Amino acid sequence: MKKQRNIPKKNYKQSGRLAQKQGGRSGARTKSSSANATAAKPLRQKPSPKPKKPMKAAHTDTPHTQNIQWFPGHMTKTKRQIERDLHMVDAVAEILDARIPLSSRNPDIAALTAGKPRVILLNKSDMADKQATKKWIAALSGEKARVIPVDCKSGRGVEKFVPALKELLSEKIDAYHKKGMLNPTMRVMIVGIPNVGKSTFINRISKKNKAVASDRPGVTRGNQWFTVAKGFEMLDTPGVLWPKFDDQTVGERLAFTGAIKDNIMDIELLAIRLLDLLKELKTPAFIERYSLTDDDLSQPSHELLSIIAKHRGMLISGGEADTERAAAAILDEFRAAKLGYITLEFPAD
Ligand SMILES: Nc1nc2c(ncn2[C@@H]2O[C@H](COP(=O)(O)OP(=O)(O)OP(=O)(O)O)[C@@H](O)[C@H]2O)c(=O)[nH]1
Ligand SMILES: [Mg+2]
Repeated sequence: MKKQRNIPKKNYKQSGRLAQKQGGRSGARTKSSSANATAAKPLRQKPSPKPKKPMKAAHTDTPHTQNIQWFPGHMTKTKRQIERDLHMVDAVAEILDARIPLSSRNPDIAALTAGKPRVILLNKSDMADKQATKKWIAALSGEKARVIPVDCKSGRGVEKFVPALKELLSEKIDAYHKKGMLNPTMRVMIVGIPNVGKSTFINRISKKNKAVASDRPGVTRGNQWFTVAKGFEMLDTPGVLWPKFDDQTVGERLAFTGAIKDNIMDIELLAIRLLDLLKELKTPAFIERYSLTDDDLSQPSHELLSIIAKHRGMLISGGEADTERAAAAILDEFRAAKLGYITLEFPAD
């Protein structure tokens, strides 16, 4: 797929000024940008979509949006495989990203697996806001669903999975016992978006590194069975997204957290949108890591990107800021929680 770019790179400054003119919230202008303000050409740019759900920080001062969609052919195939294999399983383990439990829930897969008892794993909880995770546990728990926060990287919380599953499937297991089958095998299908940690979870729970896990989305290809504990088998599946994100905020959040292949997006535009959020949240980790002053934080995000590049010594020939390198660094560091433990969405009260 081709890289999508709505605004040519050289227009970043221009569009930033335009955002202020059109009522963007960032008040401060740099000397150079206000001096050139009259040169700003109108951009044919759609206004940023408003988030539907309440969130801590709204996207604010730039119209630097891009249309993010990623639904390669192997995802259609996986969807069909999930549908085909569903009759074989007793339960579904749906893995969500604790930083974006809403946006990381694939509505197609949720609908497809709706009839099955489910355990929802809020993974990467080590990188999420703890209070927000508590709220999500309460919001997602239900009669046929158990919700467990986990950190598959360290293994924290993973031990709660099998007991939760046993409880969820107790009637079924009892029925087998009554029929004289003392050790029935329960089968569980693991589903989730790309890069959410499905394979890492299987490795953790089976205490073996059998499933290939990596920090790139789209690593697992094809369904694969694993025996993970006595009496439990699990089916690892490739990550699936859905054909169209109606709300671009969802696409952006998936991109921020690493569920979408970076090489199909404009990384600088994405980092600028992330900076819109980070500027509002003002986490100490973000401010300290990039040595940001109040004046820096009051700049439009495309300028803040240049400032961060310079603070980091990321320069290209002529001493100009290497904004592409800085954008990649910001995204990497956000994804590794080096800019704070940040949850991007909250359940409605
Ligand atoms: N910090 C943190 N990282 C995690 C956690 N779980 C998984 N990861 C990391 O997330 C990345 C993706 O993990 P995978 O297990 O390959 O994800 P997947 O869902 O199988 O991905 P696909 O097969 O591409 O759909 C890896 O770099 C893991 O180390 C977690 O709980 N915390
Ligand atoms: Mg995988």
